[in-house]
Formats: sequence, C-alpha cells, structure tokens
Amino acid sequence: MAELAADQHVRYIVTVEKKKDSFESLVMEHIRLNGAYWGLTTLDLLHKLHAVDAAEVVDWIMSCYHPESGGFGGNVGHDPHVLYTLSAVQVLCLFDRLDVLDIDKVADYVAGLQNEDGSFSGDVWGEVDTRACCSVSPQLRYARALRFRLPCRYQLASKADEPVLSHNRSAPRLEDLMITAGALGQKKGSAQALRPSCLCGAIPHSIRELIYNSWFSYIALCTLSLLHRLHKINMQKAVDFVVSCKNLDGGFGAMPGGESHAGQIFCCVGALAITGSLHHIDRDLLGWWLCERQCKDGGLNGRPEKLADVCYSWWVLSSLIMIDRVHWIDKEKLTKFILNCQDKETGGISDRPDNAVDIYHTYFGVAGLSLMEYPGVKPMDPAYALPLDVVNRIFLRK
Ligand code: GRG
Repeated sequence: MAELAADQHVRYIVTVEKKKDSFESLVMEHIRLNGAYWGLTTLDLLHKLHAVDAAEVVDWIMSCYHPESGGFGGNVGHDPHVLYTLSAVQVLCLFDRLDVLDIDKVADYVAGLQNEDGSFSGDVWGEVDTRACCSVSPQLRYARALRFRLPCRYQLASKADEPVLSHNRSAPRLEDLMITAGALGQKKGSAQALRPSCLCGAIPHSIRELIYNSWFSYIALCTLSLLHRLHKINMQKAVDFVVSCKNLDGGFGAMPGGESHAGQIFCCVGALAITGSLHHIDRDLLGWWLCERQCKDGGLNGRPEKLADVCYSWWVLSSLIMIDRVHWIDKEKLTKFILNCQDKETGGISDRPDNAVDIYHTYFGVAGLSLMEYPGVKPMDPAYALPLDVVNRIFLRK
C-alpha cells in the first residue's frame, strides 16, 4: 500500500498559505479563515504546527474580528458569520490562544443567532425581512455555495413550505446572484477550477436551508462548548431542532424533511454528542446507513448513488465513531483509497484519484486517516474536529 507523503503535504500547505496570489488562494479569499482551520489542523495532525509563525496567525485571525458584533468574518473586511467564528475559535484552540478573545462577547454573538424554534441562523442577515419579496428560482438551489462566495443578504420571509426570499437594501441584485448560481451549477463537477469554491456543503433542497440549517446548530454548539458558554442558549430547544431533522432511514438532513446526507449527519450527531444527547439516535439504523456509504473502490460517498469523495472519510467515520459503529467499515480499503488520492510529488490530497488537490481534501483525507489510527498522525476528537490533545487541554484544564 502507498504511504502517507506527510512531508510533501506539509510543504504543500505552507506554500498555499504563502502564495496569496495563486488561483487557490484567490478563490478561497472569502473563506480564508475556514481554509486556515483546514490547513493548520492538518499541520498539527502531522506534528508540524510550528512550521507557521503562531503570533502572525493569531494577529491575522484577530484582524478578521468584528468587535461591535463579536463575530469573525471569513477574511479581513468580510461580514461576520458563525462558520468563520467557529474556525477562528478552533485555530485559537490549536495555538492555545483563547486568551486573546473577549469570550463572552463572542459567545453572545453566537447565542444571539438562536431562533425561536431552537435552530440557528448563520449570521444576522438570517433575520426575517419581508421587504422586496420574490419567489425562488431553481437556480438558487446552488445558493448555499454562493452564500460563502458573496456578501449574500437574501433572507427568508417566512417558514412556510413555499420558500419566499427577501433582501435588504444593501444586497446584491437577485439577477446577479441567479446568473452566478446558474454558472456555478453548470460548471460544478466539470470544472476543476471551481472546486475550492464549491466546498461549502450539499446542495440545499430549498432556499430555506440557507437560513435554518442543522450545520449552523452544530457550528454554534461546538463554538459555545469550546468557549465553555453553552449555558447562554436554550439547549433543550437546540437539541429538539436537531432531532427534528432526523429521518426514517436513521440519517439527518439539513432541516426537517431534508434528505439524509453524510455531512448533515456529522453535524447532527456532533451536535447531539456535544450536548450529551446521543440517546436520540438509533445507532444500528444510522450505522447501517453510514456503512453503506462505502463504495467498491473503498472510498465513501455522502449519500446513495453518488461517487466516493475523500472528504466523506471524515463526515462518515467521525459519525460512526460517535455512535460506536466504526468497525462496520473496511478500514484497509478506505485507507488505500485516501492514499491513492495523494499527489506524492508536490503534496496535497484530491477528492478522487488523479484529480487536482486542494486544502479541503488534504485536511479531510489526513483527518480520515487520523480516525483510522494511521501511524504518525495525531488522534482526533470526532465531535470537535480538533486533535484530541487540544480538546483535552480545553476540557481537562477547566
Ligand atoms: C468543523 C469539520 C467542521 C465542520 C464545520 C461546515 C460544517 C461545520 C459542516 C458541513 C457539513 C457538510 C454539509 C458537508 C458536506 C460537504 C460536501 C462535500 C457537500 C457536497 O454536496 P454535493 O451534493 O455532493 O455537491 P454529493 O457528494 O452529495 O454529490
């Protein structure tokens, strides 16, 4: 079996970080803080976090902070969002530098995004705004990705079954969004070039998923837990919302009635693990659905009839570990699949063998190997998506 090209991966990550004008850096400009979490966590898993200047990273993270709201943007000058707030907290945890935060201010930002039904919005623009309502084009099924590409300010007017959008006065024009969404939809899958910007999640079934989505529940709960501030939210309602996303097949969707998808399952199982609520899961039923994700080539897919992708090594395995069913996967075949996706010369891991590498798949490939106890890779915590020693430092020190 091929071996993990750890040194090359470290070099690849450090190079991507430095080349601010490369294509990969440019398309990830708006999600740079998330990318920093992927790259730096990979370095730590490979025992090479010292390859970057910690003080420089912490200074840059704090330059993405919005002191008036308490949230972090995806890069300097970008609007705050709960995802980048989690990434900032996770990276600060890696460096043991939570001391630079006004913890209550950040926690209040996240807690303030909880909705009446217990779900969370991704940012303050998720608030209901009935101005300038318009109906949804199917093109906007791609808008979850766009939400992280543009300062997208479209909002839900109601939680009615027929989704209705509204936008506030500073929003980009809807037509522009639809054109961009259409372009993204056509190119997705066929254009390698777009891949790094299409990383943000499964295609939502409706625009409602952009606003009320179980990943925001995970993100909020994970952030608050790392900050020891879970008491700031209505936890019962948060758990009830996550449980309401459970399907008859044992899996979870992005919202009640949404199709089961491995990424959403990680979010819901992680949220339930963090809140001590795993008893809501039928472990055998969910374990069966998850282990059926293993394809003939050994890789895992995210839902039935789809191709395997290295990133699901994380989303599926972490969920299986949290419900004690990871032994239902053929680890040897999966390890081989991940290692075959490496670029052994210039470093990095791709979604499938022979495709172009990127930071996202490099992280999830190494993280998957970590969950399978690959030699030389630090063990990871499946719920917090951080190295185990980092998580132990946070919770055992307290
Ligand atoms: C800290 C690890 C961590 C996560 C933070 C961002 C987030 C919380 C969770 C995202 C979970 C999610 C929805 C992952 C799926 C990502 C993905 C590759 C989606 C692709 O969806 P499709 O429909 O692909 O394009 P498939 O594979 O279904 O064809």
